Amino acid sequence: MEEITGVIDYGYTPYSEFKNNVEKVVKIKGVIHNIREMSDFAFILIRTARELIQCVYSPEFSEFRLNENIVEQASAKITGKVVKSETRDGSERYELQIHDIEIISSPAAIPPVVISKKQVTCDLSVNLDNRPVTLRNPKERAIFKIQEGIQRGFREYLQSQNFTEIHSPKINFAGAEGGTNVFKLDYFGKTVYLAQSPQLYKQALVPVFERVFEIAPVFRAEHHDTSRHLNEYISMDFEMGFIESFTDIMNMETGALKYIMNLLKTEYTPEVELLKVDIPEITSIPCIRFKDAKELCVKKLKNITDMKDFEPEEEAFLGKWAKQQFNSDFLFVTHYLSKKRPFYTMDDPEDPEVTLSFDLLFRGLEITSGGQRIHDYNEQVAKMKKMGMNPDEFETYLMLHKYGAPPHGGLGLGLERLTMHLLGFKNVRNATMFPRDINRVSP
Ligand code: AMO
Repeated sequence: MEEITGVIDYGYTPYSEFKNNVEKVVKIKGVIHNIREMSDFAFILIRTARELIQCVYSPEFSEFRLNENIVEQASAKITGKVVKSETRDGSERYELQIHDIEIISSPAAIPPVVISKKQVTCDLSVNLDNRPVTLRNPKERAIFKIQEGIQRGFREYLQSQNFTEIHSPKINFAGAEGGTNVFKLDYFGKTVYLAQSPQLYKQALVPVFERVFEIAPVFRAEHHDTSRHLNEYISMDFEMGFIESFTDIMNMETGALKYIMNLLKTEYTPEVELLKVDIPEITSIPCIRFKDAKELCVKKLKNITDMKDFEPEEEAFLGKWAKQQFNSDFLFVTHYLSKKRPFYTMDDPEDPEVTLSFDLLFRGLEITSGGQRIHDYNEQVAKMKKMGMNPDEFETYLMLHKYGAPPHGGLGLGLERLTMHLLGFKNVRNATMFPRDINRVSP
């Protein structure tokens, strides 16, 4: 009887091992990314999970002849000899002199967009229409490898700080963030809502695990087509109990961001170099109160009408101001107006007009909202009533407060927004694998 051992090893040599196999014959697998035929030889670039390996075909050492099956996007197994190649910058590079190639899967058609050049140059909408193909381009792919690094860093850092990873339901009895941007769903005749955030559940789990985090999709019915809003995005959330001040949350986020940036530098070097990522140096992050930030904006910018929140231009201005004043790519803005923050936010006991809340701006874009929550039952019920909400509709949420909760707070960090500004994109869709917006639900 055949037995399954949990081991898969077909004897392929990863590119990282080429340096230990110079002049030896090895076996690799991958997709033919690009073929460049010269007069008497050819370069065949093989795309593996993370690299492009340069392979050389020549009748001198190749035991086959180029033919109509050897085409871009075909999957292949290749044997060949590893040789050290010359590079202009003197860095170590290795290539493979192909002895033999076995095509194991052939494409049925030529890709609709050129993906074998250095970058995909078509319009963003064409790029997004053809995402399963355009993501194969190494630069497009690198965006999402970096994004993986951000999530991995967030997870690893919070795990090191004793947070428990959770998954909250995405089909819910109420919208957590209020407003009109909630998707309604017919649920066997009842109206339910797609989760705008894991807010109500992450709070419920504070008395259970003390510290929790979640990385998951959330849904916002954004009615406008903007360059920074998606209808589905990945929210990186955490919630922590026994805080002594809402600045504990800002400290935890600063620690996480330092860890993430360092992880990208050390373990995502190929992608960081390919995309020329300008990784921010973080020692500490400056903080400014909303009121003071607003005053700065009013002094420097014209036509500011909304005194309760920031327009994108104001955030961009504050981003530049933080860079000039503190040489910081990040800025915490604190004490937002009570009127503008959700019902669960704690008001500042010293000035109930404002809240113990914050946003984090990164290079002039809001990437995080967070703050301290109300933990007292009567206080939460009173605030709900003041905001015109019916506490009876939130009975299960209010179990948290009714049956005792420690002082706590947390935050939500938009993964695509962080990726977007880290990589210098103007549109959040560039940093979204398969974006969902008002005009797009496919692919
Ligand atoms: P908020 O609604 O401010 O707060 O969202 C937190 C962060 O999520 C990102 N974000 C978005 N990204 C892309 N498209 C959107 N439509 C979109 N909307 C928001 C932003 C934003 O800063 N429950 C609170 C967080 C908390 O207090 O814990 C919340 O969801 O980066």
